[in-house]
Amino acid sequence: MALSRRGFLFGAVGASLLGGSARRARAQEGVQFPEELMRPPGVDGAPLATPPAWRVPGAPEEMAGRTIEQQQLLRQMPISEIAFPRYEPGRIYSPPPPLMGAQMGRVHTLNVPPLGYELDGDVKVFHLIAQPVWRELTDGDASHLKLPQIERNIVGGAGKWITHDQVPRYMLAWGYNGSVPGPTIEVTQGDRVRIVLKNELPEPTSIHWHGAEIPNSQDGPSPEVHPPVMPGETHEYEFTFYQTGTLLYHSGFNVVKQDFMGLGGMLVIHPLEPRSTVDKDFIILHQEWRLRPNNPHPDIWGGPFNWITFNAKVAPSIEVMTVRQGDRVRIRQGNLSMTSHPIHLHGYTFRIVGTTGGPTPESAQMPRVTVSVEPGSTEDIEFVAWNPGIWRFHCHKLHHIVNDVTFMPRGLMPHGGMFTYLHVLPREDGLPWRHPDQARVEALKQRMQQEGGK
Ligand SMILES: [Cu+2]
Repeated sequence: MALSRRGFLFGAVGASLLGGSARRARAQEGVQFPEELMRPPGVDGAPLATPPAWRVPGAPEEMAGRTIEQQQLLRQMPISEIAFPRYEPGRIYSPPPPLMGAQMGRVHTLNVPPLGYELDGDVKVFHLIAQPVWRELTDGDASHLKLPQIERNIVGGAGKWITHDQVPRYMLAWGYNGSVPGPTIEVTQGDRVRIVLKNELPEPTSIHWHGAEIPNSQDGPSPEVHPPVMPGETHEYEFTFYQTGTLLYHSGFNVVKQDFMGLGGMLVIHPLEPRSTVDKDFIILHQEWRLRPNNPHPDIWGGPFNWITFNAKVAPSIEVMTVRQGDRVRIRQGNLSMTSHPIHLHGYTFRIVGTTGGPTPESAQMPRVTVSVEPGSTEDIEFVAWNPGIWRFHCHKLHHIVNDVTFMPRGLMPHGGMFTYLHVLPREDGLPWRHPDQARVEALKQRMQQEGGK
């Protein structure tokens, strides 16, 4: 009797737990990608499938009426049953680690939540979980962006019809902690750092700390310096940073595939004795993707790259950099793509104040309006936001601000690429526009006219 009652109780508890997971599964079932869209489109002459109304965490209907912070948190909800390169039904991926989303540093990575750390004695402990990640390249309903159908010869077949509703809005990439690119790791010179990598990918991986002056054993290339981290396994990197600068991190195993799948991020080491303090410190990572119509998986075998992104987002969905007039602004950019990106800012002259190699000597900080960020490099620019307004900030390889140029007539693609704005809020309304050199130039001109008149 007692046994059967206990059995009954356990049964009841079990049933309620099951009920909870069933509810959770139902809540997440929209995450699974439809089977028919897993096939390459148009290859067998079949009509291209019409994308269903995809629903993933962070979908527009969930975003309505929420603040940017709430939206960012929602986008980081755990996502189950994601599979690449094949379905792995029932596989559950870890939710973001503790303190993911907690702003513990000073930099702001556009469209990417920050990463906090725990202290183990003096060691700052960061957690990175490598896992498949759904990324919404463009926010919101893109149906109004439909263009008239355009006949193009694609994937070697006869003429196919491609429209904007067949351009993937979501990408199934690889990232860290539910984010692609991975969150920015932010430390201070002299910090002892431990980074715990958990591999939830279907293949081995490792992380290379790009630009880091650390012991070889911690550098990440696998299998040369340490065995790759197998699926389900965890690996710890630990080192002390004595240098400063804006660094990168990316996969150190099966690098071509894993970097093209999105496994990368940025790493900032603040100096103990800063040369300048800034009011706003932004982070942007350049990446490139090959995406085919109706297929959310980045194509790592084909070329050319047809989606070019800031922090795995494209215009008009890239966060605007909003500052106040008079703010000192730093923008740090890194490039994990396969080509250089000359990034241009309207309305301003800036200086390149640092690279992956650390601070640039002041005597070498030439005034510039465009900064070329080379593959495997970072460039930090700084300026004082004296000029109010809405200023374009974009790649000046102009085909990089219109994505999918392979399939779309140039200039008509509304899903722009590397393009956002610097929005400088005026200190006061109605102030007359004034150039910082205006008074000096006018006085000089007047004096020269007077001298000339003598
Ligand atoms: Cu570019």
